[in-house]
Amino acid sequence: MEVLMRTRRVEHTDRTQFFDDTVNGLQSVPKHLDSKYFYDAEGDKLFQQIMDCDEYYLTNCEMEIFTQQTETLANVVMDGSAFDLIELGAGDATKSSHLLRELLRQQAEFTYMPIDISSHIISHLNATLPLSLPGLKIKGLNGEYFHMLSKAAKISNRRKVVLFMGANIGNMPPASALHFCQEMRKHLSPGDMVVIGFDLKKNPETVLAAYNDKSGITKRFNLNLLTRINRELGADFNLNCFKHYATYDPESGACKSYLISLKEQTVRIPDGPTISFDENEYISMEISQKYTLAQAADFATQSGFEPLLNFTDSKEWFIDAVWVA
Ligand code: AVJ
Repeated sequence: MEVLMRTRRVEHTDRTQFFDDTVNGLQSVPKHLDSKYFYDAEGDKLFQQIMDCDEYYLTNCEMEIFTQQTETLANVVMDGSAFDLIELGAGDATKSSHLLRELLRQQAEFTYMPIDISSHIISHLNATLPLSLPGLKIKGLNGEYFHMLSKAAKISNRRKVVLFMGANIGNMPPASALHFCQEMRKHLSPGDMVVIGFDLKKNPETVLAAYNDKSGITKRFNLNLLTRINRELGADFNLNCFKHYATYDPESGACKSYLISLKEQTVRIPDGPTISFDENEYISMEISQKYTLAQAADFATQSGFEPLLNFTDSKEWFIDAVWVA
């Protein structure tokens, strides 16, 4: 009963947070929504489809690193002592499972601690990974990244290796991303490591195509957040009256996506405000920031880490950087 009540309270908080963030974002000038809300059940499916798109190179690049350089990667993180391998936003752990298998093969002494905001993902990983990776010690943690990093430090005092893959850091504007790295450093001790994925600056057309695929999956992914707002908050967005628009600025490295209002219109949110759109008014939806090698290394030093080495795919489009606290 206690457990049930706690669950319900958390869900209530989540819904209110979604409502507040949505209303605040849509009442701001310019309007914006938070890309962390893309990932409902349908959003998860669409993101899977994005990863299968020809144009979306990021997953293939990082997959190449995790499958072609697995042994070196394993040796770097093992570093001769027992450790906790903590993955922020583990998802289905497809890429990291290659590293896990290699660590098991080398009889490394470690516990895998995936952290995810989705309790569904954590219980799935807890149930399935030990079956596909016999001998794996796993302790999934469900909650906010930094709360769970503190919790992990209380559970065990072993050396920590934090995986933050998939260029998820790119979903924060650079200043917030740096702040995030600084916060992460505060939760770690000297000798701890971070393996962090950065998508690199490259041919602008290659970048833009990844966020503007021909088959329109990214467009659906973007519009799906309006569907989610309609379903969960009872709003009345008409999806036909908004258009997906992606841009890439090679100078700043910011790849951004927007939804553009195709006409003057109003959208009602029950128990909330009515939102008016001018024709061509935009909602800022997502940033996927691209970096240079130098910028990534600067992030390390500016947040109290030492950049140790970079794992790079053969096209040199993506890195998994290894930093030491
Ligand atoms: C999951 C944050 C790495 O920004 O490339 C993919 C999300 N958005 N296509 C990215 C995303 C549109 C993705 N990350």
